[in-house]
Amino acid sequence: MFDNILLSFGLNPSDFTVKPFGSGLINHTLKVSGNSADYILQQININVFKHPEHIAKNLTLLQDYFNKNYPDYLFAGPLPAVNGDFLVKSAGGMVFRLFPFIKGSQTINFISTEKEAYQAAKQFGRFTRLLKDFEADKLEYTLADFHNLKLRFEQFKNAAQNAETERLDKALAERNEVYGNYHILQTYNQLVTNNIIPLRVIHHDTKINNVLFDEQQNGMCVIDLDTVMPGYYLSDVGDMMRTYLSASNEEETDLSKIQIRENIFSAICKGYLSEMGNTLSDTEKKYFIFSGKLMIYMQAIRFLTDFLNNDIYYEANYPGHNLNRARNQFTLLSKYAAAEEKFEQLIIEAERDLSTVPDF
Ligand code: ADP
Ligand code: GN1
Ligand code: MG
Repeated sequence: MFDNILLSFGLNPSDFTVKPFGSGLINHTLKVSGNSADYILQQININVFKHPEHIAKNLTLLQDYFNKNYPDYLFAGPLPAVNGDFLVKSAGGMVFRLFPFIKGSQTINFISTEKEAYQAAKQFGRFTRLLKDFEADKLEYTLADFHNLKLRFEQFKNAAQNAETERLDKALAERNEVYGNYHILQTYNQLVTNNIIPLRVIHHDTKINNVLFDEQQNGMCVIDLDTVMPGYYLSDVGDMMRTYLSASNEEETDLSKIQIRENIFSAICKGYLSEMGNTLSDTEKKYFIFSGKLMIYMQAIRFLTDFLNNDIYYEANYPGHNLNRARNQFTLLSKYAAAEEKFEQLIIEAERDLSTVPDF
């Protein structure tokens, strides 16, 4: 089935086996295994990424920048096809790209140790730090308004207006949660309207399975670079809070299992600030804790909106899947908000430790 695609990349299909790989919700990822080398073949979801050529352009710009300024940085960019393009179209109109499978790497889906959280946060922080002098506005917006909370709220309102009565009823409690947490949108609006914090080169999807680790749990590099574009650092730190703090992830339906791990919070702070601590302005730092509320709230709204829209965006494996995910995120949000005071204290300690304790 993938023979022609492999040939386009100069690979002989009979030398390789191709199998589904990973657990992403958007693209379709395959591992291409051979005796001499392994690759990652990815079919880009063109319903989501309407201009895959924008992704390819961004990655070329970044690759060039790293080659020139930080040649030792492990940038997980795609490989060119035989014709020199980074994207290959199948006869059916599907769009593919190929990456080298980074040797000795592995991904995890849950954080179980402080070291993993620290290392992941460090990798995302390093990425943005190394690109701090790259002109962010040279990058295409691969997903316009991706983390624009104001727009996400409008999309939720539209979905609620057009939803089937049954879905609306089922989601009553969660719809109320959206309004109950409206203050998060107000703070966000204030930040954006007054240009209080700068745009930087941001990854925008800092889930733990977007970091490659070596066998000693050291971070090797960040992957899944489709959403790298100008944005606020709040997106990256906030999504780490969203996805690392609880031992169970957004799929968990036993809500009692959603618990904040304070030691992981400290590890995220230390890992990210060990790279970005001297780059972030004091104003940016003031919103460090807010970032978690912003991203958890946004994701809750996105899952809920998709439920109201009859599950057109996120893969739903059973009826009510996206509503359960939204419910999960609202629970996480309330636990996060309850821990805020403690977080304030932990940040101070983390910053103090950073100046005295050596790296992991
Ligand atoms: P998605 O957008 O679907 O999340 P990713 O780019 O994150 O796709 O890839 C899915 C999984 O494939 C990752 O979580 C990781 O396990 C693996 N992967 C992707 N790129 C590489 C790579 N270059 N080397 C090794 N593993 C990779
Ligand atoms: C999607 O592709 P994946 O699974 O890493 C989504 C993220 C969400 C995440 C929720 C392009 O990420 O924004 O936070 O699902 N990516 C896109 O699991 O919408
Ligand atoms: Mg991914």
